[in-house]
Formats: sequence, C-alpha cells, structure tokens
Amino acid sequence: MSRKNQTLGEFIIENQSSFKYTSGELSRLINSIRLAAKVVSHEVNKAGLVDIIGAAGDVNIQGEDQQKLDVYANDKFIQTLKNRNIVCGIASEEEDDFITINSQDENNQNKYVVLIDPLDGSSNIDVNVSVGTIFSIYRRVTPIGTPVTIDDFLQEGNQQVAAGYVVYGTSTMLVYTTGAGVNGFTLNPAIGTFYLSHPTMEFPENGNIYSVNEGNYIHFPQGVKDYIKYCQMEEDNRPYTARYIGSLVSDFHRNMIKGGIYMYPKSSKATNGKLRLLYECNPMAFIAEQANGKASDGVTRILDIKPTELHERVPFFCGSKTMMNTLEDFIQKGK
Ligand code: P6P
Repeated sequence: MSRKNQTLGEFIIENQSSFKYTSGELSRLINSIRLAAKVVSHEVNKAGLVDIIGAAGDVNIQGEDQQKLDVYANDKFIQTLKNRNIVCGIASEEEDDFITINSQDENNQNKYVVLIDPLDGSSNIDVNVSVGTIFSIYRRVTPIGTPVTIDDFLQEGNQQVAAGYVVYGTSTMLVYTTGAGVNGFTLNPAIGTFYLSHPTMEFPENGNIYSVNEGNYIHFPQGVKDYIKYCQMEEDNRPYTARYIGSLVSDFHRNMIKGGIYMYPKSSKATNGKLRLLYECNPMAFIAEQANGKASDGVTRILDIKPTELHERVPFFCGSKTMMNTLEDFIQKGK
C-alpha cells in the first residue's frame, strides 16, 4: 500500500503486515539501515571536501585497496545495527569473518542476520561517480539465544526476508523489497527524510541497454562474446546502447528503470567472476525478481545457488527478462 509523498517511516509501518514474518523487528531493522544510509550519504556527498578519500592504506580480504570511505561506511552500518540491538550477526565485504552480536546474552532473542557491501564501487569515489550500499537480510537458522554460526550466513538467496540498496548519486535513494514488490525512496537532505518517489519499481520486459566491461571481452566465454556481438548488430531494435558506470548499484538502478541487462561474466582473469554471491548478487537478484526481472550465473538462478564460502564469487547476469533469456540461449549454444 503506498500513497504519494509517503515517508519511508510511514511506509514501513503501513506495510508491516505484508512482511512474511509480522514482527516489528524487521521494521526496526529497515529503520536502522535508513539511519545509517543518511549518515553515510552525508559523508559521501562531502567526500571531495575533507581528507576522507584516498586509500586508507589497508587492503581488505578481497586484496583491494581500502578507501577511507569504505571503512567509514562499514563502521557506520555495523555500529548502527549493533547499537540498536536488532540483529544477532553481521557479515560484510570489509570484514574477513562474520561478526557475532551479543553472543554472551542467552536472552538475545534477535533472529535476523545482515550481510552487507557497505560501499560498492568505491574506486569511483575519487572521481565523483556514484557508489552504493547493498544489504541482504535473513532469519537465522540456528537456535535463538545461541551464538550465530556460518550456517546462518551460507543460506540460499531464496531464503532472504528482505534486500535493498542505497545509491549515492545525483540524489540518494533507498530501494528495497521484503518480498512484496520493490519500492524506491529519495532522500530530502535538507530535512533528512526519505520520501516514496518510485512506487512498485519494475524492469521493462525488454530493453536496449547492455552493461559490461568490454575491456575484458577477449577473456569472456564464447557465448557471452556472441551475445555482445548480437547487441551490436544492425538488426531489429539493435544496436543496443552500451552503458557501464563501474558501479553495480548504479548500472542496476538505471537498467531497472529504463530496461537493460548487466553482465559480469567469469573470464580467464576472474575464473568465478568478480561479484560476491552473498552480499552483492543475492540481494540484487532478489530485487530483480521482485521487479519482474531475472538474475542468473548464465545457467542457474542466482537465488538457488547454495553458498559454500562467505566471500565466494559467481558470474552475474541480471536485468529485463527477454534480454536475459536471449543471453542464456547464447551461453547454452556457446558451450
Ligand atoms: P570492473 C565495483 O568494484 C564492482 O564490484 C561493481 O560495483 C562494478 O559493477 C564492478 O565491480 C566493476 O568491475 O572489473 O569492471 O572494474
């Protein structure tokens, strides 16, 4: 249920009954993400003005230079979730292992775990291109009141109870689903309030935008190469338009609004692809499917992949259904 100019807070309260698990806890969890998103948005929007950009010198588990804003965003989301005592565990791209919350408190009745990429696309920070936060929420599978285990995090994406992203772009938007469609909220920074600006977001059935880093073309599997050439042919409504920002959240967001496909294939350089299953592909796939789109590794539905490691990578393709079906046909033929 949505109405014009509704705030995110009003929307959460009015739609709580549609949550699969009618608990105020999930509402409070989404609210805490809303708070952290406002704080991070404030810092991202002034990144060029203070000495907060530039590599922090550390290198994260992915072997990537850790930008100071990465560290800041990671700390803010973890601190907000911890302080409001809502979750029992957190996993983050920036943390080697998962974080247990209140394990010593057998009265800890918290039943949700959150997996997060606190600042995706961070290499864009120094060049003032939009970046994003991605989050994924599950109910724990181990007994309430006990410390979480890795099993609480290695759940298939089809078990998510909520997922969303924040895009820090020309405006800051929070887009999320609890399994009843996808809604987008735009932040009014003057008063710190998110307003419902994009109710019931959906991928157009087809599209004419393809997003891929063509610099890796020679390393791609044959089927992906054939699809990219198909996109570039003078035929039907093609050639398509190539748009690639280098920020998953931004490319995904544009393609969901205009219609399109995002591709990060495996290659001889990245044998399992680059994107992480748990806190990038699964949440974006949940949103895509809730928005009438599709997401796979080229063969298997992303949400049905059984995770084996916290930071595992998978090839990732998602977008308008018709485009995805055509791509998967090319991949099948290219085998
Ligand atoms: P490449 C950012 O690092 C990211 O994880 C996604 O946001 C983005 O789509 C992709 O990697 C860009 O990777 O190899 O094309 O620079």
